[in-house]
Amino acid sequence: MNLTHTKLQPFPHSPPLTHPTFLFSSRSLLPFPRNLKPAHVSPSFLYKKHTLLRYGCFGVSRSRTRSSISEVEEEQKQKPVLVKRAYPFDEIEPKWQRYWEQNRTFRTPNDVDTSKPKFYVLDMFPYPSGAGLHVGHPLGYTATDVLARFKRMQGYNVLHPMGWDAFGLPAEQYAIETGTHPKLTTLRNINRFRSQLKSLGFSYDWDREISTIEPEYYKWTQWIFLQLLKRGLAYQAEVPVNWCPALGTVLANEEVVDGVSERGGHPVIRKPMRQWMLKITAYADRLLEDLDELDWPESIKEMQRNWIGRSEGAEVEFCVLDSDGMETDMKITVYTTRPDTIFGATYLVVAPEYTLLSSIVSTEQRESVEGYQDIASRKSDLERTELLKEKTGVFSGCYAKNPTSGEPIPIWVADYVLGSYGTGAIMAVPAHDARDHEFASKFNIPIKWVVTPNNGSCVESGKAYSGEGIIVNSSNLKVGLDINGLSSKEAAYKVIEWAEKVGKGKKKVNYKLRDWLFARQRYWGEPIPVIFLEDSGESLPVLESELPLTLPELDDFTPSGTGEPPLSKAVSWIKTIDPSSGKPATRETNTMPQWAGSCWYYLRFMDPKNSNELVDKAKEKYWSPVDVYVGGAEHAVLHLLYSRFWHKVLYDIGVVSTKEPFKCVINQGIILGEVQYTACKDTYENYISADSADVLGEYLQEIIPEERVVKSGEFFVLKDNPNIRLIARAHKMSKSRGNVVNPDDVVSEYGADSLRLYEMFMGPFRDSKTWNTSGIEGVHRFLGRTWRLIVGSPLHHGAFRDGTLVTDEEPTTEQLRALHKCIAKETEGTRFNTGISAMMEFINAAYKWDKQPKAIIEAFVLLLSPYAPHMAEELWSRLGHPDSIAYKAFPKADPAYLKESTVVLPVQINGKTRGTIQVEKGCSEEDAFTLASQDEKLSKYLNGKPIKKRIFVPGKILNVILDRQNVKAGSIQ
Ligand code: ANZ
Repeated sequence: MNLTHTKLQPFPHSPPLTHPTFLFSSRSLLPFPRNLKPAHVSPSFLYKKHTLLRYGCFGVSRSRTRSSISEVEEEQKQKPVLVKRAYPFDEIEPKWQRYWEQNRTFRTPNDVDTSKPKFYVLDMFPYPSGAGLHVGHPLGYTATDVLARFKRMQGYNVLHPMGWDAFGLPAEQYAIETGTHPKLTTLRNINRFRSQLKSLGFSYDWDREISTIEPEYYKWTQWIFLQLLKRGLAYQAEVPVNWCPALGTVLANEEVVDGVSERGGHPVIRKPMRQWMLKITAYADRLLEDLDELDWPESIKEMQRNWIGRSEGAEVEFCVLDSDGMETDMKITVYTTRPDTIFGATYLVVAPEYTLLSSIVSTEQRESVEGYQDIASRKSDLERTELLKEKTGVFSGCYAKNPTSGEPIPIWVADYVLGSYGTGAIMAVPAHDARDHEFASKFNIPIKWVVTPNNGSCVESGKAYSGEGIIVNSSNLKVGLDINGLSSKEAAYKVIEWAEKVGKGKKKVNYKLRDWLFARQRYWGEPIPVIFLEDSGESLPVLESELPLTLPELDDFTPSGTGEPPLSKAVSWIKTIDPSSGKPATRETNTMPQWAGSCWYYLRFMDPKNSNELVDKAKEKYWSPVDVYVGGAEHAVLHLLYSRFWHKVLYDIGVVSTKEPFKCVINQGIILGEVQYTACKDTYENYISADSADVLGEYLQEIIPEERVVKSGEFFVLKDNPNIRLIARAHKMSKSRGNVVNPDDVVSEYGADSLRLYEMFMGPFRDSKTWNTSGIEGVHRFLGRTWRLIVGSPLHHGAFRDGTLVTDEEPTTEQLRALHKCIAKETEGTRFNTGISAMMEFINAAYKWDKQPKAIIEAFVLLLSPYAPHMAEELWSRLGHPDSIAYKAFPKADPAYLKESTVVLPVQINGKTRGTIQVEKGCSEEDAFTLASQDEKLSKYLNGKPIKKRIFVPGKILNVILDRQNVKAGSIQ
């Protein structure tokens, strides 16, 4: 997915996607004062490179009971450091990556045994940007990899592929700046991404790698376009685009910032141009209905529902009046969701781009209307509909008749009404709609109240009442309509019924969803397979047999300056012949948008080399739908909606067998940069506590390195002055902040297994998390401890021995309990962090054992393998297994070992509870009594005392009755 240029378009109803920033101190919740001087900021400490692994077991004799890091450190101080690593990850990781590659370990055969269950786990494939991977990418990729490995070990056929969403704007912009062909840059970036992914040990089936820029792939993207065309779902229309006259090019929404071009800051206007559109609106209802069945985050489903924006209402006709107030043939049809308020419609508004406007407008008002249209053409829909913006508009000079009240009402032109929604015209009811109220108040238009709240209270004048209620002032017997006294719902129903009867309107369902603008005036995209006959201009599809229609080579990618796409420069490519008529024709020069290739790639992975079909039917039937789809929340709407749309079309034409493409979607959280600590200083450069900095109004700040910080209660303070509270904040990783962590650095310093483990251990998978270098050191130490438990400490010359230290002993019950407790936590789902904690607990327990039985350790290595596959493969092979661990059965937890073995038994002396003892579940009365007598607290009541009776309920209570007659007075308190 193209994270760099997939900004969400204006989103009508739901809140924008925001990325939480972690705030740690109460002070940090407050904004910095505006006059803050950002002086004295010390160098960036955000990502410090640590010297390699202070806690490795360097040249130290192996002690099985050693459990604390400090002991190791102590030993280290005394002995010379020989090996600077916790375990030889730098040898193990490349070795196993080579093994997997040579043996094609993760290849999913073309003809899998379909009697076995399947698991298709997919990452949103990346846009291979020049920056390479950042640590946010591996978060999702590791999670899917853990799931893939886990499912393989559970006997599933797993499909876990990777590919590239490789068409896109950045490569084209780079080509314009440097003259480098986008293909070259893209391929270079792909190579980098691939080798980075391989260095992380992901178990992708690289034999299935696909790239959207390859003709064998986009042949099918073009084929889908032809199917859409055949079914009338692709059509041409004049649509306003962002036209930048200075750059002579059409710009994508994300290239326009505040009405000017992102590059150069030139004015951008909205200009109608011929475009290809896809009729996604024809699928609006199905896209809405089928959401209910999906196992997706509720938030995404809600965003999709809002984006589709279904609303029910009515279309009603208003007759335009001539200058004498007589009815004309011209009608303005409005869309309203509140037909109950129709008697309160005191004016109409048409959008500036309303098609009939020029025939309505009076001669006197023409000039001001045209001026207004021009200004509106420069504004985006979002700007126009922003509630807080002051309303603007001009009178058209013309009136219409309210069909219910019969009164003439003025027709205004205002940009808060959009040409692209409903009918592009509204009946304005200022008493009951806030925007209309603001507008009417500004332009002195009458406000007529027609709804009162149900509770009979008076509506507050000066403000619209937009709720439902009881209808008033709404009767006109001349037209046969009286809705007074009805509820809003009943009234709406009656108005629609009336309008249908008198032929002035009808019930109508509307959607916010617009048809999909499916053309870009760009080079680096899929050519649209259409030709235009030179004589008639008629458009014809390219024959399916001629696909792929390949992108011609170009040296000059700059826009033509006339709005013609760069492909118009490929003169010999453009000229063609219509094969059926033999007539000369020209090719379409627009290309497809970047969304096209990513709409259906999950299908191609099922059968990536098929040259006859998009996907083989049987393969599709077996692998569909994607079981788990993981990616960023920024794709919650457009990508997922567009893919669902194409999928449904493919379902209708029998290419796919499921109604929906992705059964379960999971959004991984965002990884924020390392926490940054800031101290406040007064103008004399004395440190001041963050909580008192506000009072000063003006203060300086200084970034404090982590070494100088300690935690004090909920806050962070200066180590050498705990009175100085600091501001602690984590920011989104960005180049400009210098807090981006490069996974390559982490891999070379700690190894891929540590990075994988850390990313899964940072916190719940779906939450946002802060990067913390000492956290990665923690998991690295855990891996080092695991290694040394099984293989032993390095020998005196620093190298590790071959083989392992495991023994053939039968495991003890305690060992089996520890193992099965750990297995039980490695259950399905995405609670990776708790799974890792369980492994850590297991290793801590195992360090206390004298012997490490092979059966126990082997099972543990299997548990470890989805997370730290390199180490697991190495240990597995050292445990004597010649082939990969990847397909070995995942251990199952035995419930017999999961039961708690001890109970806490209350002990009463003469009926009074005096303490408790911990006993084995089946403990006898005699053993319980012995334990009680040895207990520090209870012994003083029991020792040396004559006993009259003991009452013992196994597992529940021990009651000891003393022989009072023989007890010396005062010996029992
Ligand atoms: C009269 C009315 C009275 C309205 C009232 C609302 C409240 P949704 O739910 O978003 O579909 N509308 C219709 N077309 C419009 C356009 N092209 N641009 C801007 N606004 C438009 O909202 C539908 C309502 O939004 C419609 O119902 C219309 O105003 C307005 F007390 O009609 B209503």
